[in-house]
Formats: sequence, C-alpha cells, structure tokens
Amino acid sequence: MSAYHPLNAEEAIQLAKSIPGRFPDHAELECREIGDGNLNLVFHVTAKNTADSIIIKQAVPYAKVVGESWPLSLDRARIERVALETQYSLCPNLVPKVYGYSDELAYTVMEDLSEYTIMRKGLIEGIAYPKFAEHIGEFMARTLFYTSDLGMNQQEKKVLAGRFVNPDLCKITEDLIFEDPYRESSNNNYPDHIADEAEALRTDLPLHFEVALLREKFLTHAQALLHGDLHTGSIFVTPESTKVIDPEFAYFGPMGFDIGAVIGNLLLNYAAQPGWSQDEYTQATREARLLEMASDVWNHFESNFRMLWNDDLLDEMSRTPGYQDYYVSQILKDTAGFAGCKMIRRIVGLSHVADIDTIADDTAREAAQRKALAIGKNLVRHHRSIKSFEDILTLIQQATKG
Ligand code: SR1
Ligand code: MG
Repeated sequence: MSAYHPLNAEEAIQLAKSIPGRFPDHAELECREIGDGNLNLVFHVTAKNTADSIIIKQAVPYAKVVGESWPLSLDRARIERVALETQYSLCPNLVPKVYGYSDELAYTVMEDLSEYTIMRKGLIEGIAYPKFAEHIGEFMARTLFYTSDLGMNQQEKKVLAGRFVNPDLCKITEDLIFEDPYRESSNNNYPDHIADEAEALRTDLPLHFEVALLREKFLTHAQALLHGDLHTGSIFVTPESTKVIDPEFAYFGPMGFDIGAVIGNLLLNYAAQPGWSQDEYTQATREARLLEMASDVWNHFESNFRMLWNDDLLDEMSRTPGYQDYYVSQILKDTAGFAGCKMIRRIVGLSHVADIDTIADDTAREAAQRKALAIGKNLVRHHRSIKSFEDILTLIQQATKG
C-alpha cells in the first residue's frame, strides 16, 4: 500500500527538522500552507527566532483548481524535482536549490524565496525588472541548448527524455491550450460580454490550421527539456535577481514553447496596461517597457544560444554553414506561434491571469481581453512568416490599431 497522504503542518515541521543543516538545533519552527496555485500544497516552514526557512511543495493526486474529479499523477513531483536539479546544474543562480525529496510522498524540499515577488504580481504593480530579460534569456538558452541534440550526447538525451515522460501534464496543455479554446468545452471560461470572440475562435478554420501545426510540434518535436509552464507566475523576481520555479510540466518538446510562454505572458500584461496605469504617460512608459522587455528576452536568448552553439556544439552535422541561422529562425517562428496560443487560452480557457481578470473597471477589462485576443490571434496566424523580432512587434501594432 502506498504511504502517500497529504502532509499536515506538524509533519511538514518534522520533515523540515530532518533536513541536515537547514535549521539550528532546537529551533522552534512554524508552518503555514501557502499554496495558491492550481495544483499543489506548499508549506512555508520558518524558525521563530532566526531568519531560517524552507519550502516544502507537495503534489496532491488531482488538479486542485478543479477538484478530485480531475485525477493527476503524483509522478509530476518527481518530474518537477529532477527538472529543478537539472536546471540548477545548468543555471545555479537562476533556480532554487533542492534540499530533499520523497517520490513516494510526492514532495520536494527547496530553498525559500520569500524575499522575491512573483513576477506577475510585480508587473501588475508596475515594477521594473531591468535584469529580467538578461536572466531569463540565459536560463532558456542554457537549459534548452544543453538538453538538446546540439549540446548533449544524443544517446544520453534519449535516456534523459525517458525520465521526463509526463503524459498527464502534457494532456493538460494539449487540451487547455491547443484544443479547448477552439471548440465548445466545459473547461472553457469566459464572460458573456466576449461570447462573440469565443464563437469567432470556434469557427476560424484558417486559425485552427495554424494551431494544429503548433499542436503537432508540441506533441512530436522532442527538441529539448522544457520547463513546460514558463509563465510569469512561475518566475520569482527582484529588480536584481530572477529564479525560475515550478517545472512540473517539464518534458522534451519544442524550444519555442518556453520562450513563447515568457513573451506571451509579457504581452498579456501589456494588453492589460490601460486597466492598470493611472495616467497616459505611465501607461505609455509601461507599454514601451514591456515591448522592449519582450524583445530583449528574445535577443538575450538568441545571443546566448548562438554563443553556446559556437563554443559547445557536439553535433557535427550542425556545423553545416547556414544551419544555425535556419535553426534559430525556426525557433523564432515557433516562439511567436506559441506566445499567441498562450494568450488566447488565458482569455477564453479554463485558467486565466490576474493581469487581466483583476482589472476592476468592466470596460477596461473587456478592452484588455479583446486586445489580448487580437494580438494572440495575429501572432498565431502569421507565425510561419516571421523573420525577425521586429516582425512580431509589427504584428502586435497591427492587432492593436483601431
Ligand atoms: C489544471 S492546471 C491549469 C494551468 O495551470 C498551470 O499553471 C498550467 O498553465 C495549466 O495549464
Ligand atoms: Mg505552476
């Protein structure tokens, strides 16, 4: 019989005490369950009289956001932990450290990042993160390059991919991002005032064609180990530092899916700005900053990725002149397409974003929803013809005119 059960606060404290070197001997510990995500329990264990603390994240055997009617494999806790360890080995400054785990109880003990802010919250508050693009560009370039056939022994990659077979979480993405928004589904969730937009999504066959191409890439293109859910709620930030968390959706997929997740979520915040900024000047400043950040994310990814390719390439055929340019240009097209899909799903699908849903004014919220859909659709429609990030900015401008 499995020993799995959801931990209670006292058990979390005992667990924390068993991690060597984390708390002073005889420290008095306190514990709060602080999980506010869609899927897991999160225990914050702190010492009463010192600044020592840790996080224990435990999976429950169903999707918390929906309830026990949506069972989910506990193996996602192992996948998340192995992904954290793999990413930490490649980017130690950008990923929390794992201190312990149990696959049977589906928990991971890790570094507490309480002094950081979830990036989505920071962006809603209008905070600038001048180092973010550089950090996330480096994170994506290193984690994607060194787990791809370019930077990793190809037989070892196949073995590693076997540790990241993640059917339940991939199914969530396949349904919620690449299918439900384009059909009638009980998973969908949108207010009546944008029912016309949802109806248009269901009948737009040229758009479905582009989504089908992107979906096929997600299903079949095992290019590199992805984070798999790299939205701004999976990133902790301060103005100086960045930490990427929550890789439970990790699997071997197309690189552009991660890059598109980051850029799509910056663009969701961009679409929300008229609902958050107090005056026109602030709005214009923040919008310009967000577009610049999106562009810098791509530029930092691209320059790091090309540098790794030039310095550390293992695959001989990939030295063929012109191949690097071709490869990078394909990632950019995928990035745009996946960014668009991610924007659309957050407006009409099951799981939304606070950037848009918590805009207080009804009219401003509706305008943000329509703007996000217009940008998302334009990126998906035209992703295959994109040749530079400038093209993406042009598509954004076209979508938001008039
Ligand atoms: C049922 S889980 C809904 C969403 O939350 C996660 O963060 C993923 O984005 C998933 O699609
Ligand atoms: Mg998550």
